[in-house]
Amino acid sequence: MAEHESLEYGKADFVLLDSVSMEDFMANLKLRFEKGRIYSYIGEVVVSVNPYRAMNIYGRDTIEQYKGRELYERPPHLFAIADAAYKAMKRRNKDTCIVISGESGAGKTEASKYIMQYIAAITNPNQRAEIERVKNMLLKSNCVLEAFGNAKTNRNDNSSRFGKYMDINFDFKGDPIGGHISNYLLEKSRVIFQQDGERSFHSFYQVTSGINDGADFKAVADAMKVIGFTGDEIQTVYKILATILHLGNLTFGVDGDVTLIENVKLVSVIRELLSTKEENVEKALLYRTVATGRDVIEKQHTTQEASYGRDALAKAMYERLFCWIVGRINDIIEVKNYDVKVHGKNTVIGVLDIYGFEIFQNNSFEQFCINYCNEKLQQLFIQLVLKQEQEEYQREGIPWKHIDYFNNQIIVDLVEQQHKGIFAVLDEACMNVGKVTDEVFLQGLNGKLAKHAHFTSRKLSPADKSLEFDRDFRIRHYAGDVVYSVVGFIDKNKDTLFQDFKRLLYNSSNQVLKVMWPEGKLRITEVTKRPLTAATLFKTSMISLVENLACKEPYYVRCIKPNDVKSPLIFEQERCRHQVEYLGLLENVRVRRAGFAYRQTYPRFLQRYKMISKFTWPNHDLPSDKDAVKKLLQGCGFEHDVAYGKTKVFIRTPRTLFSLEEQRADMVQRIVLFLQKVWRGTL
Ligand code: AD9
Ligand code: MG
Repeated sequence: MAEHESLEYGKADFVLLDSVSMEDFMANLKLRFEKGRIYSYIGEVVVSVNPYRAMNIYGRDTIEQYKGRELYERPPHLFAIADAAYKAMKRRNKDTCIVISGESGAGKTEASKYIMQYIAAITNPNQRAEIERVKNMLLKSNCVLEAFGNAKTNRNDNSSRFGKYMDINFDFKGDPIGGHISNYLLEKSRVIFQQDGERSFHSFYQVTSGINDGADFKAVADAMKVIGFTGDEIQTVYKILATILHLGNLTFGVDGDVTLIENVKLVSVIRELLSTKEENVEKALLYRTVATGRDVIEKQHTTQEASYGRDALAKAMYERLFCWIVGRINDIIEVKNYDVKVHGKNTVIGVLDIYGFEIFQNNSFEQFCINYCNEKLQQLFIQLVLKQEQEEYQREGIPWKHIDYFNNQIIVDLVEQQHKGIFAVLDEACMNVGKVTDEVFLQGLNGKLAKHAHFTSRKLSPADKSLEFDRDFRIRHYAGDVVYSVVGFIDKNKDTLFQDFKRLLYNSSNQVLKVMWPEGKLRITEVTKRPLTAATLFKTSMISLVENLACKEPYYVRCIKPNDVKSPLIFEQERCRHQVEYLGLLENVRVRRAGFAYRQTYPRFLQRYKMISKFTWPNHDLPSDKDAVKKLLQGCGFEHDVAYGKTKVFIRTPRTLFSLEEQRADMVQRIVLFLQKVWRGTL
C-alpha cells in the first residue's frame, strides 16, 4: 500500500494528482521513470515507459504477488492488467482483450510477451499435459513470427513489421486450450529495399548466419519443430528464403532487341531451390503471357519490366511465406470442435500488438497504412473508454457528466470514407485505363480534399516549401503531422504479380511450395477478375479488427518511448509530453476523475471489507448487501465520495479505496494477533 502515493515514487495512479495539468502529469511520469517505476495507472489503463534496461520485475515471485489480486492491491504492473482481463473472463464469462498501443519502440511487443507469459504462468495448476503443450506452442509462436515479421529499423532494433492480434481460448476451468493469430499487412517492400541503417527481416540474416543471428537460427528452427512444422516444411521455408536472396542478385541486360538474364547460373540455383524446370524459371522472368481476345501470346519484358517482375516475385514469395507460416501455426493451435466438446465453455482473451505510429524521413504507402491503423485504434479507445463509462452509469442509474475529447473520427474518415477518402481516390486512380501515375493520384487528392482541415499539399498550400510539388501530401494525424511521398503508392496498391510467376510456383514439384500458390492453377484465359487492391484489403481487415475488439471487454496498455537513443537514463521531456498529449492521457485522467475511479458489486465489496465495521462483521443483519455497504461506508465517513448503483457501489477517488484497504490490513492484523493469543491460551 505504501507505494500508491509517496513523495519518493510519486502517484501510482494519475487520478490521484492534485491537479490535472500537463506539468503535474509530466512531473509524476518523470519521477516514477527515474525511480524505476515504469508502470502507472489511469484507473484501469496501464501507462508504461520503456526502461531500456533489464528490470527484475517479471520473475516467478512477482507473478505470485499479482495472481488473483485486485488492481489496486499491488503497485501498477502489466501483470495486474493481465490478471484483471483473466479474472473478468473467468468470473464473468466475458471475452476480453488487451490493446497495447504506442509508437515504434515504445515497448508494445515486449509488453505483449510479458502478458502472455503471465497468463501461461497462472493457468493450468494441475499441470495437464495437453494444456502445457498448448501453452508452449503459444509462447513458441512468438519466436517464429518475430524472426519472419520483425526487422531492425532506425527506431527499433526489433521492430514489428506486421500487425498481430492473438486470441487465446480458454476452457471452463480457465485453462488455455488453443489460440488463433490474425496478421495484418506485412511491410514486404522491406525485402527489396531498406532505408539507410535499417535491415531486412531477421530471418534472412539467420539463414546467412551472421554473428548474432546464427544462434537465433537454431532457436527458430527448434521452435518450428516444437510447434509441429514437418521437416519438409522447414526445409521449404529455408529454400524460399534462399531463392529470395538469389533473386536479389539477378540482373537483366539486352542483346539487340532481346532481353536476357546476365547471370544465368543463378537460374539453375533458383530452379533447384524451387523444384521447377529451368526453362520455366527463365521464361517467367523474361516473358509475360497475355490474352488478346482468343489468342494467347508471349510478350517479352523490357529490362525494366523484368526487374519489376523480379522484385514483385521476391516480395510476394516472402509475404505468402509469412501468411502460410501464420496459417500453419493456426492449423495447429486452433481449438477443434472436439476440444470444445471435451472442455465445454470457450472464452477468449485477445492480445493486440500492432505496429506503432511512424514518422520516417521518407513516408510511403506502408507508413500511411500503419498510421491509419493507429487512427482506428485511437478512435476505438475514445469510443470504448467513454462509451463503457457512460453505459455502466446508465445501467446502474447514476448521472453522467460529459467530457470533451479530441475526436479523431474526422481523420479516420479522411482515409477510409467511400468515394472521397484517400483510399477511394487511390483505388480510383489505379482503375484508370489511361495513364496511371502517382502524380495523377495526387491530383485526384488535391481535387477531392482541397478543403479538408487535416489534408494539404504544395498545390493547396503554395507557400509551404517543405512539401515537394507533384510528390508530397501532408496529413495532420492525431499523433502529429506526417508528410507522405506519393511515389510508389499506385504500384504498392495494385500489388501486381504477373500470372506467369503464380503458375511457375504452382507447378513446382515441392508440395509445400505448391499449396502457397493455389491461384497458379488458372490458365491465362481463366483469369478475369481484378484482384482487390492492397488498400481495400487493409481497410477491410482494419474494420473487422475494430469490430472484433469492440465486442470484447477492453483493457489498455499505453506505451511511451522516453528517448530516441535507447537510453535507460534519459527522459526527454518534450518527446514524452508529445506522446502523453496524442495518446489523450490527460483527457483520460479527467474522464476517470469526473466519474468514479472504482466500482465493485455489493457482495464482493462486503467480502473484502466487512471486517472494518461492527455492522458487517462477521455478518450483517440488514435487508440487503446494498444496505450493509451503505452502513459500512457511512461509518467510515466516506458518504460524500460514493454513489450507490443498482448492483455496484461506486467510489469516486482512489484515495478512499486506499484508506479502506489500510483499515482492512489493520483489522486483518488485529484479527491474526487475536487468534494467535487464543491459540496460545494467553487471552
Ligand atoms: V514497434 O512498433 O514493433 O517498432 P514496439 O513493439 O513498441 O515497437 P518493443 O516492444 O519491440 O517496441 O521494444 C523495443 C525495445 O525496447 C526492446 O527490444 C527492448 O530492448 C526495450 N524494451 C521494451 N520494453 C521493455 C521492458 N519492459 N524491459 C526492458 C524493454 N526493455
Ligand atoms: Mg513491436
